[in-house]
Amino acid sequence: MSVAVKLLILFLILAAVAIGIFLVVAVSTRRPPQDQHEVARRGYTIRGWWFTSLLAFFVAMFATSIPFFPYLAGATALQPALKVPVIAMQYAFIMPTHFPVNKAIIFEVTSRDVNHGFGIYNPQGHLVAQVQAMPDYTNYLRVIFHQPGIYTARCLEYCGPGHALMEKTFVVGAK
Ligand SMILES: [Cu+2]
Repeated sequence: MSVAVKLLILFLILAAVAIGIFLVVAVSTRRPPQDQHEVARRGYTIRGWWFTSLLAFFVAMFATSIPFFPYLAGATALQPALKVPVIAMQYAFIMPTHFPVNKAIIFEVTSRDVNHGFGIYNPQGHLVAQVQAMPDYTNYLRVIFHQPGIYTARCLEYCGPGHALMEKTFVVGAK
């Protein structure tokens, strides 16, 4: 079947649908006009049901999803944190190399020279937290390490020819 024939068939189908709609509208206007108050009353009834069902739906969704909200994580934010200064520079991080497990740590990250990134990779090599290291400015990065092991901090901002070598490993857990 050629494209022209397909287009013709499509046009005829759409035309038939349009004519059908016109016919339905034309026939419906032949009925005696309905009382406006009756129409409005029905509309308000439908709207009332719609509102009630939406309300019930959202209340149910809220009730079932609220246990997944990170409120507990927020509560642990109130526990005292270990403050750890991190100084980034071309091409190293000056920072401690040992950290406790399951304790809140706030990395106070700054830079001695240019902009760097401070990205923390877990023992599986997944990025778990990151922040910019900026000169004359301190960024605070709050982390809790739940998993002991050897972590790696890597620069995530191109900072010069030695950027790719800029990393530091540190241990989380027992010494
Ligand atoms: Cu870098």
